[in-house]
Amino acid sequence: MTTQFPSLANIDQAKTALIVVDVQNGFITGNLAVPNAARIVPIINEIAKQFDHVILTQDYHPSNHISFAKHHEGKKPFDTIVLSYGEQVLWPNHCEQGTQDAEFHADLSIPHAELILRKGYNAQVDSYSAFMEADGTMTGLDGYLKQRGIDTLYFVGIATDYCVTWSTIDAVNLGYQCTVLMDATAAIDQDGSLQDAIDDMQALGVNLDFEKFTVCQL
Ligand code: VGL
Ligand code: ZN
Repeated sequence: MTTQFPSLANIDQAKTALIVVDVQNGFITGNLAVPNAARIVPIINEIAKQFDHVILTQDYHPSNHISFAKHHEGKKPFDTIVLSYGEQVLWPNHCEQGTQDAEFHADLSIPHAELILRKGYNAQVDSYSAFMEADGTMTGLDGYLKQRGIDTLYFVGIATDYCVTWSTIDAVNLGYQCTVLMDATAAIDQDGSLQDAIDDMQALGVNLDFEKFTVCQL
């Protein structure tokens, strides 16, 4: 049976897509596990049933990726460095191409998802955003959505304060109407990063929906 979420009942399906950000092992049980991320997987499965168009993003790094702390002498995860494109947070190795850590979580079930957008595959540049690498290179997602007449986006996934926020900020700047379903996201929340992200999104006109989603699990 489909759980109905009344707030999602009247969306214009033809013009709307759900973007499911980085629901991968690495961010749930793996190398960069985010607190409470496992609880959002069944919620996302139910939410996705209410959208005709669903797109999945996948953080997908080569093993020599510049965001991995171990490649920087004397640095540890969560330190920051300055690169040609700006400040870069350093991370534990995560979501390496071809590993279990990079795979979608086994409980994620969205058979009708129509596009999987990989990002972060350039060894020299990080890409939190689904739309744009950190140096401004476009990923092609904007072209895909605009060619298909989609102008309204809902976001769920991980991490609220990194890939979700960066994606929504680019999306708003590219002209999309954006809503984050906050209860279907999970945050890293280091040093106030979640509150900063919320402030940034609200300042730009991203709609933050804080309703609680309850799903029956059989
Ligand atoms: C992410 C840190 C590094 C994310 C990706 O999905 O939010 N965070 N790479
Ligand atoms: Zn990453």
